[in-house]
Amino acid sequence: MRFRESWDEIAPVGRDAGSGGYLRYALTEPELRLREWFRAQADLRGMPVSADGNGNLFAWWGDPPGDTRDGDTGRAGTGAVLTGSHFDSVPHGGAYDGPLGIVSAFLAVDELRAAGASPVRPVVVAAFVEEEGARFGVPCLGSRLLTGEIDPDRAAGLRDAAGVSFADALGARPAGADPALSDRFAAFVELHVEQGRALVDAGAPVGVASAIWPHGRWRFELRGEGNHAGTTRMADRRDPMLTFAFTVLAANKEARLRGAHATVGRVAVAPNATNAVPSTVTCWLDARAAAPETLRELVEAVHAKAAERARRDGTELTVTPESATPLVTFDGGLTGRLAHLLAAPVLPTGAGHDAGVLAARLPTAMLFVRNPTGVSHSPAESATDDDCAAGVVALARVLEELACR
Ligand code: HGY
Ligand code: MN
Ligand code: MN
Repeated sequence: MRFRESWDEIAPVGRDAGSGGYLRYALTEPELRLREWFRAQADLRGMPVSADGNGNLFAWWGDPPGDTRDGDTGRAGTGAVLTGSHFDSVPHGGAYDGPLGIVSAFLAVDELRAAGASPVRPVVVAAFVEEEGARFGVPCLGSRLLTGEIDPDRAAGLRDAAGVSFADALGARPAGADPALSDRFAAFVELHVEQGRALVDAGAPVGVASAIWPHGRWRFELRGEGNHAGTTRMADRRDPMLTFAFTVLAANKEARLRGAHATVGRVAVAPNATNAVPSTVTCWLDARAAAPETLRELVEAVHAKAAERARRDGTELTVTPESATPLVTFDGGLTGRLAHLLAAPVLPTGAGHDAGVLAARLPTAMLFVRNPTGVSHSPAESATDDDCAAGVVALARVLEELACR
């Protein structure tokens, strides 16, 4: 198996020399190079590539019965088995989050071909666009468009920090939902590096996902009065940084009280000057919990505490939900079948994935590959070659079970 060889082909793409992390934002130069790599890998294997008009790519192995190519969206085949993941990263993210699922999918096709297997229904490798939401702010943008979960006009108008719209980056208004999705594909199985330590604790190289915690993102905009740091008395200030600081502490406390997760990892300050009391502070709350009602209570509590503090500080608060993902319980039959096939442990995750979006429209499952430290969304994210190879073998067995019998 050529895992290390394949991996080394993409490892340098988009890696920041300073942090060692990756800057692979959707439809920017590094990710576009990875999409070219995707096309080259498909060409090497004689796998035609189709695009869905939303920025997602699909490489096809095996002609579907009664294959009828439908224009620019590629094959209209029935009952294909979809696998794959995403190329894009969070700022200074790890190497494995996303690309491991795509590299492993191509290598799994190689494994099946080497074993003489051939698909009775197509196997399709996908590269979904903007899974992290690191450029345009909405995670799983490509899979949400494909499934119809986000309106194409809203998606088209999303802008990055430089003001570039998703439609401009894509080069067209996104096509939106595929009405034939559940005919075109019979199942989706995404392989992903585990973003946690459950497989380390279980002593297993590969696991199967049971569920994804409900989670979402909320934008907190705090407005006060910009002023001089040296001449403005403390009693006269309306400082949004104070309200922000309290909001972060409240999020941390309310999450701990509920066994949930709350993160404020992104903040924008204006005018962001050392010697000026800020006029506005905008921050984003990432909140997640095992149960929907816990998540709702958590966000309500943080919002209430922030609003109370804003009143004390004389600042104004606006909270805007930017994305939400409900509790995803993966298809029980498929999950049980794969766990049995692979003799692998079954585990939930707090991380969102394209599989969590596709699960609303297709029988969907996830395979996790052991992450020795559990660290992710960091340059320190890692996985051993042996465990990645075990992931490829597991995915090949799953695709053989689902598409070659
Ligand atoms: O944020 C997440 O959970 C995923 O990595 N996009
Ligand atoms: Mn991620
Ligand atoms: Mn991911």
